[in-house]
Amino acid sequence: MSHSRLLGLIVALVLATIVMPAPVAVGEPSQVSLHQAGLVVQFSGGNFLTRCIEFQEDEISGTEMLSRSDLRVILESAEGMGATGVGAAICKIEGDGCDYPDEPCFCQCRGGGQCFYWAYYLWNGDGWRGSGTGSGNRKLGDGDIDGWLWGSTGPPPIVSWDDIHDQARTSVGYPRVEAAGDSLTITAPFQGDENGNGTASLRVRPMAGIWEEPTDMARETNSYIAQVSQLPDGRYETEVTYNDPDGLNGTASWIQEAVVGTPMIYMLFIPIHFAPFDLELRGNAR
Ligand SMILES: [Ca+2]
Repeated sequence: MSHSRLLGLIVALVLATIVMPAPVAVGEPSQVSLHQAGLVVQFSGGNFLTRCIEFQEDEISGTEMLSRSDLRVILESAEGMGATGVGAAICKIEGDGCDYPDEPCFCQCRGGGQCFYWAYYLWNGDGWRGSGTGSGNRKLGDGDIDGWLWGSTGPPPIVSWDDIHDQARTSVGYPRVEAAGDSLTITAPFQGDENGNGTASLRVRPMAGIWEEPTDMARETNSYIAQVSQLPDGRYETEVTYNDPDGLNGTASWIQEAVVGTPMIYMLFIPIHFAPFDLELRGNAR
């Protein structure tokens, strides 16, 4: 064998060694198995949504499950409450609740009268029951479902586990409206719909006015998005409507309020209030 052929053979053997796949241990799982638990959240006004939360641990707490969802949650830690064994208190989920720490976590439960807070429910297989323990002490395993409800008219709606973790269905989200200049940007999160046949539409109207014709929202990975521009200053309502032939988990239509520019009430108020001050400043400058 010539030197060059020998060298070629060695190179080929080295390459074969490099690209040879590593031996796989028999019985070793190809990936870490995930557990799934369900979440049902009902907001003021009765709209609700569900989430399917995946986790690698055998169990997670109710607080952890809420924190791992795509919902915006404000909670007060056990340290802040001076309590032990209770875990965290849920102050706010999306638009409902209290802006702790700027206000108390249970800001709508003071001074008697009606008390509004995020009530915590557990699904026992047949129905909801109020939780006797804090969400920090709750242990959720595969297939368990938790419920959160704002206000006093419980329990949360009943949604089957089969529906919650059915990846063909769309689990609606809590739409968010952001105003900038003369535009409103509406983002409508969703979960599921892996077969991609879901849609969402948007319509807008001036407060208490007439709805514009609905328009389709653009689909992104985990949300639908739309922007409405050239809106005169004022207050508006937006309505997102989810649709999926396989079914929806949660409420189809979500109406929210938004302000473009300076709302009328401030436009009337500010000039009256500040005009004398403004004139006095100019007078001093002369
Ligand atoms: Ca679908």
